[in-house]
Parts: sequence; structure tokens; C-alpha cells
Amino acid sequence: MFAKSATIAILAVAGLVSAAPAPAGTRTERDLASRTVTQTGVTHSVVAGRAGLHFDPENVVAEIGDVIEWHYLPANHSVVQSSFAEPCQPLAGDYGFASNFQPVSTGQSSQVFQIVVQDASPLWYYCAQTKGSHCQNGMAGVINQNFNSPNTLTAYKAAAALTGVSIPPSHVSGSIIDNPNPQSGF
Ligand SMILES: *[C@@H]1O[C@H](CO)[C@@H](O)[C@H](O)[C@H]1NC(C)=O
Ligand SMILES: [Cu+2]
Repeated sequence: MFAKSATIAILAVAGLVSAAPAPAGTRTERDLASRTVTQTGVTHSVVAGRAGLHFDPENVVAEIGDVIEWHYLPANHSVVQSSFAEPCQPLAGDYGFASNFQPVSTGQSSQVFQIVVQDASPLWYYCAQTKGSHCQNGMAGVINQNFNSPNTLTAYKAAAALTGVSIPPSHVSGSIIDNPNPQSGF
């Protein structure tokens, strides 16, 4: 966890630095829409690739306005939003959040991926790495699972295991920024 002042500084950077410029006509505004929710100053860190093909923690409970920040361990993971019903593929219309692939040989990635939680509905996501079938092998996570619903992360993973191959997103949506603490261990 970061000191509150550090988190605010990160958010300031996140607001200014968007992902790589996209060609006209592609959709990149989603993270900018985060400015319409009041940010809480709370950041939840998730580590991709800790303990194998796994997000840690894979189940996060967050408030609207919280930041979710993914760090990446070796070897080459990503974070892509999907629906519950269709695991291992981007949200229909491809408008969910999506990071790029972050190849890492040792330590953790020099960049992190951030989104701001916009509403209280569950956010399902997976790693789109096809080499090694990460999503099919359980590399998936959820933010704000409804614990009274049969739509559990366990059920998502079971359905994911039955998909043939993961589908990558067509573009990045969210904030990719320099890792605020690349030397921190996980
Ligand atoms: C990371 O994985 C992606 C998707 O499989 C691939 O296109 C890319 O070449 C990989 N990068 C490295 C450095 O292995
Ligand atoms: Cu992965």
C-alpha cells in the first residue's frame, strides 16, 4: 500500500498520461470517464503471475472511485475485462478495460495498469496470454463479485476452462503508467 500522498500523485499522473495514442476512431476515452466519479484515494494492488497463472488477490472488493492497479510478474501477462457469461474474450463491443501484454524476465514490470471503479457491478477479467492458455488455466479475477449470486469466480473459471482459446482485445483501454514502486517485492 502506498502513502495517501503518493497515491494522489499517482492518480494525477494517471489522469495526464493515457495509453499510447490510438488511431482516430478507436475508443480510448473510458479511463478519462473516470474523472466523473469522485476518486477515493484508495488503491488496490493486484499482482499478475504470483503463484503461477494467478492474480493475487483474485477477488477484490472495492468502492466506487477506488483505483485497481495491476503489477506484473514474469513472464508475459495482461488484464482484459470480459463478461461473466463469456470468459476469456473481451466484453461485447470490445469496450471494457484492457491492458497490453507486459513481458517481464525478472522482478516486476516497469509499468502498471490502472482503472478506476465506476459503479458497483462486478467486473470480470482474465489474462489474454494464449501461450500456455492462461485464462483456460484459471488466470482470471473479479472486482466486486456479488456474493449472493451464483456468478462466482469459481464458476467463471470453470466456464473459462471450457473455452478454446482466449481472444485478445483490439486496443488498450485504461491507464498504463510507470510502476510507482518497481523494487517492491511481491
Ligand atoms: C507476450 O505475449 C504476446 C501474446 O502472446 C506476444 O505477442 C508477445 O510477443 C509476447 N512478448 C514477449 C516479449 O514474449
Ligand atoms: Cu497470464
